[in-house]
Amino acid sequence: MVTPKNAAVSNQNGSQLIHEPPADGGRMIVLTAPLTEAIDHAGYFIQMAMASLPIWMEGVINRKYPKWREVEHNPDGSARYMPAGVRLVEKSLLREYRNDDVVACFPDDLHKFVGPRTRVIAVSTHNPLGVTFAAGVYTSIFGSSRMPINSHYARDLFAKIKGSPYRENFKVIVGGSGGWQIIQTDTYEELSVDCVVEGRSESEDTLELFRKAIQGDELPRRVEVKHPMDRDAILFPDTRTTFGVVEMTTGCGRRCKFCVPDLNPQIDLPKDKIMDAVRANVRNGNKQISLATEDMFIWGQVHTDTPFYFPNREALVDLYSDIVNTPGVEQHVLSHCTIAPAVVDPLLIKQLSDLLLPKSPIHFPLLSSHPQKKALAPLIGLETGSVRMAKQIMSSKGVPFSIEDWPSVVLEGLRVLNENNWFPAMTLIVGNPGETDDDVKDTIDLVYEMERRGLFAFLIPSIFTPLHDTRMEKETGVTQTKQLTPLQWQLMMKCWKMNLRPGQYSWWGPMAWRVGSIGMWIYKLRKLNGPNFTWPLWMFSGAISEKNLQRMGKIYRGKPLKVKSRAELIASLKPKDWQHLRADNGDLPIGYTPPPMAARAMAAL
Ligand code: B12
Ligand code: SF4
Repeated sequence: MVTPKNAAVSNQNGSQLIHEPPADGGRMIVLTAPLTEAIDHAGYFIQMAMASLPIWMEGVINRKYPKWREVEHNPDGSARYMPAGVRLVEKSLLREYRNDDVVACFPDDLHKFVGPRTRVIAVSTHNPLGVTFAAGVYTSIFGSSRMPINSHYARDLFAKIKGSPYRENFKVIVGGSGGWQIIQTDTYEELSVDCVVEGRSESEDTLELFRKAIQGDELPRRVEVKHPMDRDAILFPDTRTTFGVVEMTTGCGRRCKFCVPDLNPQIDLPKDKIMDAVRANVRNGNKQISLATEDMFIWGQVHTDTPFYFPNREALVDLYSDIVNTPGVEQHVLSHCTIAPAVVDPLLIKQLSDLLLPKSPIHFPLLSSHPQKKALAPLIGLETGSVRMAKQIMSSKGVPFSIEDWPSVVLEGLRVLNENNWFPAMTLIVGNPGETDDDVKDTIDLVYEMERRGLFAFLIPSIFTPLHDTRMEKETGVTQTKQLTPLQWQLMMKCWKMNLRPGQYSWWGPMAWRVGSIGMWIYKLRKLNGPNFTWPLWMFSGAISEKNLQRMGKIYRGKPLKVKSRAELIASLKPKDWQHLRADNGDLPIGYTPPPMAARAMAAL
């Protein structure tokens, strides 16, 4: 056991600083998370940008958010806010340990709490190595697949832990949605991690692991712990969380084959507990709330007599109304949802917009019709425009509608959303196993159809499976992007071209993109991304028109799609589903009779 008088800890640059050990010997259990995952000023965008931009572009973030490193502390030096995952680990441990045994702190404050008494450092992380979808692909486009900003700061945290003079005394346990990245890359030694936990902290197995660590027992490298099956077994934070994240649901139910969160049980969490956590955040100085979910629309409709894909309008409106009307909540941000509910119940979208827009911190001046140009931007999975592919990987993504109608569901849903000032971020998966050029063309068709119809979503293409990215990362440099076909590159660059539409309305915007992107191509990207990238980049730059590029045979411009209207989609539903339709949305199938009001009122409870 090591108990040096003067403890050396490394600072952010890796150099050694000398500190006295904490007067109380340190806390027995110290919880932390990478700085870049804990900060909550500047909104969601800063964290998403830091997940995707390589470390050499950190200056861009520093210029835009000069104070991003300035975090708030409690009087004892612990963190004023931490990601929800850390808060739940804390809450889970406090069922067994005393308050002064456990602390949650920022990485730069570890030396204040890690001492001879410390037995466990528990790290919660979302994305420590940046090998997840979207993040990996963009860093490689910009020139390095290895080190997104977030990953740099995560590694910095692990280096601090590794360099602790008390390292022999404590075990390092990592958990959170990004823990698997350490398992897949086998970076236990490099990062000085003893054990990665997959699953929730509430589990009895997690507590048992901490007991073992405290006794100094050897820990297994990887532990899978059970997810609570009962909504009352899920804990809620009673302190402040990063971005005011409070869980709303677990699981999803649509069963997409590539989805990890869907493996969790479908649970919607009790409203009173959600509201307690909202109030706890406000009490601790948070002005923003965001309900974490895979699909907000299932809340209030889990394990009821109505299938979960017919949203419970009254319950949702009631929940969101109470949240945004909680004194002290100044901002509210949506997390994830699916698109079919917008086709099923457009009036729900309207009612939610009326409630949520005034508290949204997101402004899209060129897109929004709201008087203050506010907008809502949840994350929605589009994934593919190919029905063939969709059938294979996500056959229930569009229920109650048939997956055969997936492109129509996307376009109709987006129309409803845009009309209500929802401009979602939509993810696409490029390179699904078995994806052919025809599948990519189908997705390109859908993207062009959006453009033709004047619909807007931020389209975020990413390469299938982080595992795949990881294997490629071990090869030289940016091999992964070189493997994309011309059509896959075109899809990616078309998405980004469309995303930049709102920024192109100034006289200088298009010119800046042309010059900038061609300059980057000549300087760096030509070599990095290979020949398949060349024409898609010219298309992106706008220096040669898409018409001309098509004439030259360099790009595929997408053919018009035959799209079903909402009425046609509703008419395609199975008659047994009609009872769940809301008459006030119109477009009812011939022969529909509304259910009795009493039944509706019951369903709302
Ligand atoms: C809110 C959210 C965000 C927010 C805020 C994140 C934050 N720092 O607080 C924002 C928008 C910034 C964000 C960004 C990103 N996100 Co995000 N996000 C979420 C979301 C919706 C909720 C996360 C959450 O707080 N859940 C509630 C808490 C309680 O759950 P939890 O953290 O998992 O913690 C539980 C367990 O994991 C465990 N646990 C957690 N930590 C520890 C530690 C120990 C030691 C132990 C034992 C257990 C343990 O116990 C907890 C329960 O008791 C999830 C989806 C979801 N439903 O989880 C996606 C999700 C985590 N994000 C995801 C992704 C991909 C990203 C981005 C990479 C997207 C991008 N390209 O920009 C970035 C990365 C950001 C970064 N810093 O690098 C993926 C993760 C995929 C992965 N890692 O494999 C998810 C799962 C969404 C999805 N369905 O794909 N995200
Ligand atoms: S809709 Fe989204 S959250 Fe639900 S299973 Fe599919 S990918 Fe997962």
